[in-house]
Amino acid sequence: MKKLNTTSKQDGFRMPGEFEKHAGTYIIWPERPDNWRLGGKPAQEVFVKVAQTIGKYEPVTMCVSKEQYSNAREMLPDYVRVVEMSNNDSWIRDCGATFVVNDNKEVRGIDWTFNSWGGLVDGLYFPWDQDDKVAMKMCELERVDRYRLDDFILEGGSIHVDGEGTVMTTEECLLSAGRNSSMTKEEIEKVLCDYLNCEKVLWIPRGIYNDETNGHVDNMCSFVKPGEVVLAWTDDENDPQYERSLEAYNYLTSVTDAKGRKLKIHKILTPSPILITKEESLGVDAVDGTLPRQEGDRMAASYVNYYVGNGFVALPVFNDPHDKLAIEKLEELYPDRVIEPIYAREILLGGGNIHCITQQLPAGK
Ligand code: KQY
Repeated sequence: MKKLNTTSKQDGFRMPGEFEKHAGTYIIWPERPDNWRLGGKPAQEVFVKVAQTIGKYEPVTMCVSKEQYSNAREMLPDYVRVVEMSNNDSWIRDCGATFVVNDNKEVRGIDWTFNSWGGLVDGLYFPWDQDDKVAMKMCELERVDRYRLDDFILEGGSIHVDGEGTVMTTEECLLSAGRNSSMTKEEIEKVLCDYLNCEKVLWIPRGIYNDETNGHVDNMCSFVKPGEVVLAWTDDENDPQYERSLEAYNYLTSVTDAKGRKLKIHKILTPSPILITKEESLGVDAVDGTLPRQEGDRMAASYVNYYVGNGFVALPVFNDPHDKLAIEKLEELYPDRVIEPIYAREILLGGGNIHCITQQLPAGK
């Protein structure tokens, strides 16, 4: 498949909103023992649950290393397509292709450079060479051409679009030292707009407290539809999350989107602080150069890390009293979709949640 030298905007392709129709979902199977406790076994059970749930609504492709292929094939239902794909870890939202579509429903991929959330400055593991090839391989599997950006580092979880010209991100992440530090904010905006085919970038200052991605927007704020967002929120002024959510709220109330609309903001309370237990900490291999998982560390838990697909919303829940409120809020916001709560502590322990482990393929021809 071709590597293109033009931009999506020049060619009339745009990134659709996640809430638009999908042709399917991609996931990568978890296994690395310095990120997933007990060699990834508990996480694998949850990834199976996520694939089973999404697979009821749209085709799911699970990408698996050669070492884990037979195990994954055995654990997953027949209706999940399992393909062998080398990887460094299982965050396909971040290392995978961002797909764009045109008015003829043709699909192309954007293959950003991936550097493990900050490269040698503050990245989360080394090497990341196999992850950086995932986007190209997805494009090959889908037989779509791709835009490869050798000089621009971006993870899919650091952007959300409304499909109508607005992209939302965080300053904490996109202006971080380990990504595109030689570029100005305006230069970064231009790349986002050229490749996602947007006219306006919304810059939320920071993401969720203790998020090891440098504050990905997908854990903090998401488009429900054009003109409407959900925002992770806490009423506890003593929680370090409070200041972050408040500054995001103040920012979002002060801006308009690409179409000139004021945003309607729906607050979703975060779960009470969720801490790593001793048992969980001991289950992770301590390897130099990867983030330690210490007993008592607070994880970056948020309900905003949900995934929207054809007729459903896959929502991470944590056995927390706030779960019920989040479910009710999403039922209200997505009346035509089934809310599918999935107990997702094991994904959280790996550093992300359901949105981070999924990547949507938009509906094409
Ligand atoms: O997008 C994400 N939240 C992924 C986090 C990766 C964590 C790797 N340990």
